[in-house]
Amino acid sequence: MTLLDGKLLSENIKSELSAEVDLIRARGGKIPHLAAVLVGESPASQVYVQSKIRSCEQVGFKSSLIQREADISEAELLEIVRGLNEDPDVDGFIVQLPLPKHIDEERITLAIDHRKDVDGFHPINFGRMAQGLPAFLPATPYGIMEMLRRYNIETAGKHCVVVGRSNIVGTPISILLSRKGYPGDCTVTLTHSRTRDLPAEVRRADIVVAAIGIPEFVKGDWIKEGAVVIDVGINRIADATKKTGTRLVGDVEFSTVAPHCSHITPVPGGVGLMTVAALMMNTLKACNRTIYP
Ligand code: L34
Repeated sequence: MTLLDGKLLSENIKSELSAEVDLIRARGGKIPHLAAVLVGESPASQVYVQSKIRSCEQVGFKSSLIQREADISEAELLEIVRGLNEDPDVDGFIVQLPLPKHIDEERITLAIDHRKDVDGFHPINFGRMAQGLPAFLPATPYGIMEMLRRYNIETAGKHCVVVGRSNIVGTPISILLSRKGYPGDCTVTLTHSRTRDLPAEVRRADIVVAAIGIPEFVKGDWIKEGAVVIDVGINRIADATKKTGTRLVGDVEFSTVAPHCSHITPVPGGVGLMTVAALMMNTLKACNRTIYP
């Protein structure tokens, strides 16, 4: 069983990006600039956004953090988005989700200029991705693809079962893995809460992507021998033996699943770190105008 090491890969990606920045600097080009908007005090969102800002520092990108209280109005947030759309120094930006309930996430996403949408959440990027056109890929699916690529995991003709159909992970990763090319050319089954006999579906999988948001949902006896398991879940559960009183687990019950796998991602240290690395790659593409010349 091989651990798919998101920490190692994300560090590799960041050193590659850092080398790119050195080249840009040497030729007097524009340094990539990522802005992040963080609304409210969610400790998880704060950790994720801090990790994005710190990664920018590591690779030599410029970054801006725009923090607002949870009671900001939707109109005020739209005004911030408009400002970032128009700021010529900002190459790409994200609005960290989830947003407070009184703000319509879809309206915010639609307001982001798709050329600066380094999260790949705008329907223009989603639609272009689905048609195989150049697009900003959503960070988590992009990170997973990069992980499969960098570990040379065979995908052509494999049966991939995706658990969860969200707009930001399940649906886009099922599209990407079924596309032509590498990684891709999979036969994909997209499963969800209404799927009948989910364990039976997962047992057919050569590649499992678990993105349902339920702690330790996928069990060991659902896994075909030698399967590759990608665990997208980041769930904090109570654990009295830890000094924080909590512990991070994925959507996969690691202790029972890992013995059946050829490869598996750990949580933490797996897909989460690749999400951040993928955002950095998208920011460089935004700055270089790789997707939208
Ligand atoms: N707009 N909202 C927007 N873009 C995103 O790409 C995200 N996401 C998801 C939540 N909302 C978002 C993230 O950034 C999830 N996510 C994310 C980012 C980083 C990590 C996990 C999720 C991460 O760094 N995980 C670490 C553990 C961090 C911890 O201790 O909590 C890991 O090793 O998995």
